[in-house]
Amino acid sequence: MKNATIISGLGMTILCILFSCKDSHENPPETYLSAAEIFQDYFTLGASLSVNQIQGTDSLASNLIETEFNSIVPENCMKSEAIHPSEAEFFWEDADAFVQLGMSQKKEIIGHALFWHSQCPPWLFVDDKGNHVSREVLLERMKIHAHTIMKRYDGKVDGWDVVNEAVLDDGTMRKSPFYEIIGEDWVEQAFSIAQSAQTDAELYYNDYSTAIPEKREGIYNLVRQIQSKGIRVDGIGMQGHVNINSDDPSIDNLEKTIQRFSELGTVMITELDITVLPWPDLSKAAEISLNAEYKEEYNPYPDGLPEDVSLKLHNRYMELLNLFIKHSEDITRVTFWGVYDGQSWRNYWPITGRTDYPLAFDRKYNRKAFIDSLHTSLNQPTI
Ligand code: 9MR
Repeated sequence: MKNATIISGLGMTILCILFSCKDSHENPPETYLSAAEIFQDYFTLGASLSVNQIQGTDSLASNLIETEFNSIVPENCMKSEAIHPSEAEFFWEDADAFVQLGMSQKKEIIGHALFWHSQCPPWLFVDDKGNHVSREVLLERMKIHAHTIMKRYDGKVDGWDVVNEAVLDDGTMRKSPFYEIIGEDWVEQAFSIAQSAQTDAELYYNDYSTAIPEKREGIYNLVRQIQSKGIRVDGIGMQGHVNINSDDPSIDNLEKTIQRFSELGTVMITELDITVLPWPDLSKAAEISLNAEYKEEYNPYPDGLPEDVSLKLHNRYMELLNLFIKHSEDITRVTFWGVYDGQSWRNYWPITGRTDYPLAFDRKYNRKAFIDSLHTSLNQPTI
């Protein structure tokens, strides 16, 4: 009987990919399990939320957030530019609504991000003449920033991305204003500040392209050195901004990073999305400063994915999620960077006006078949 169920499940999956059948949202079967339930024995399943979704103006997305995910992170509203627009002013409306949503739905709540060189408010690094402030002044401003936010959500936010993207792909430190003003130890100082807020939250380092061996080692050495001074870094977030090609990054390199980072604490797959679109330099996974001019050749699927590309995307998701399941002893959370394809930043970066298909739910809010295929394969008896 069980085998018959498996075969019919597999058959359904193949039919669903080939004929884009809308398998979950429109017609949930009676035995329907949410994506979070499917993965609950392995890790929490998260999504980043846009301000619209936090404010509840997208009711279909709200349904998915409530039912399909058990962890949330704000896509933008806790970034320093949004939450701390001028030195004397914090903007709480969206962040409060985000935390409230998470509390009322009993979700794991992740804060993103206390210190990131991008989307920083202009006042943070300069004095009133526009010159860089001193190391001491910047550290004091960082302390006020982090402590005010962390203490407001103490007991509510479960973990913070304390530092985001401080290491370059070659493993050296990014020469951001934090680095230029504070110096080589700025990340250590940031974690020390976050720790001194004395909240319940876990403290994370988060970065993209972590499968690049030099970057992997750069991050490993940075975090290990901070921990060796008795300063907490509880886990490392591997941003999952990858592309549809299996070799970039390869499963082998991703696995090596999971194993390496797990020597230091928990590992999280954060910001997962798979772009199917061409781009001259796909290896630049999420370098936000990049952009390029729109050309039709860079937007080949405005009206839907051809079957072969759809299948390739499906298989890429399968191999990634199977890897994360294999290492679920170390991986505590897998978070998609967005709820459904239509909202994804991939549609507007590094080229605006494209149509991408990167997430677990499509433009019609239907769950993609890879989730159910994984469910089926997880239930298969091991021989
Ligand atoms: O998805 C985010 C997009 O809406 C913003 O415009 C952009 C700049 O703030 O940031 C995007 O999210 C980034 C995340 O915060 C950090 N890692 C890379 C993500 C994609 O750029």
